[in-house]
Amino acid sequence: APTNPTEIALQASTTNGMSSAEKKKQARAKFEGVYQVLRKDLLDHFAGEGMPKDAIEWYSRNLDYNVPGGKLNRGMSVVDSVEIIKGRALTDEEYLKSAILGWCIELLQAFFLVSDDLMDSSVTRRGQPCWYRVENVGLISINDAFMLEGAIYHLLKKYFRQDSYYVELLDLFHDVTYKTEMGQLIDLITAPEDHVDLDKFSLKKHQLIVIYKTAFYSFYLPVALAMHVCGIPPSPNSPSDPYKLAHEILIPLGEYFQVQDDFLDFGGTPEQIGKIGTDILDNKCSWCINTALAVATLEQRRVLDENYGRKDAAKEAKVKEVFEQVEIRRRYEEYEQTAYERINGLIETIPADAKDGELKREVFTSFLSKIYKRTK
Ligand code: DMA
Ligand code: MG
Ligand code: MG
Ligand code: MG
Repeated sequence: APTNPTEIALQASTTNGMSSAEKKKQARAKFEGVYQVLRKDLLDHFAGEGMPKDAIEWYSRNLDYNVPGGKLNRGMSVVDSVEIIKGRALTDEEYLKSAILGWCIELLQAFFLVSDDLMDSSVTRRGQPCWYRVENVGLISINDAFMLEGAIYHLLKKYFRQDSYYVELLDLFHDVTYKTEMGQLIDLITAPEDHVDLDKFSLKKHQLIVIYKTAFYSFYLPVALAMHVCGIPPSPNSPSDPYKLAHEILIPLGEYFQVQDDFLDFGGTPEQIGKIGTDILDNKCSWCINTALAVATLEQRRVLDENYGRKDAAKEAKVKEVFEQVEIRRRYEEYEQTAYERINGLIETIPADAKDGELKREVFTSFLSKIYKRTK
């Protein structure tokens, strides 16, 4: 039996006769095995820097609390995309590299979420208290977030330094991180805590916010990473650059995903989504408020003006009442159907006869099917 963690993580597994739910569970368990390898890499390196025992414990708690507990959609889609592009099962080496990049996205996500929850004054995340609300953490979570980001570059260097596409990986992570931060900035300054002005909101503004804060890192990044692992060369000056084609589909897909997130903030239950919605209290320029503003009567508009963005549960409830009156739930179902059909149309711009090693439609359809009608 293997004793080294990398071998244990990659132990051969048979999938014959398994239901698709069992296969999914096994794929997740295999992916989680790679987290154990990377966690050990990071902690060994940290200890090797001479960090004391209490710091090692702190860092390990930061990693375990914030990195592995999510849906892992972003991370696992790197592996899935590489398999689809190659058109075959991956070798252990190919699997490991794809999964490491997947975990680098999950680290990036953890970095963003720890900071996002602090800035949004959120209460829970993934069914547990937000990290900054854990006893003795508080503002140390800012540095903890930075360390989650730093971990990405340590791992990229350790595992990809020798690869021809190392610079592309660095560029991608840096560019996408910067764009996400731009998105977070406009998300935050469009939602001032002490001044509500619903006239400043629009669906156009919302679109810009969500593309920058969510679509690049959640959708373009995993597929672009998979394309680099598969050796698909960028051709930035060509109109048929595969990275550009991917971008044209994945940005609308990410926009749709964040509209779902905005809807679930109001329409989902904390049990489903693992977090308590804060968008109304936080004065966010969300899809729900923009949709309500477009159809509200004068009286409903007055209720929204007086109650939106106030840190007060009774006022939040009044806003939710208006959202129900204007049938946000039905409007969301209609939006979802339209978005789904539009994205399917975009996917059809990818050649149906793409060969192994090329960008295929299935990369996008598989991603879309993972989020269509999601409730968490
Ligand atoms: C998500 O925005 C964007 C980033 C970069 C984390 P959000 O505040 O709506 O996310 P959540 O609803 O998960 O707090
Ligand atoms: Mg948030
Ligand atoms: Mg936010
Ligand atoms: Mg949200």
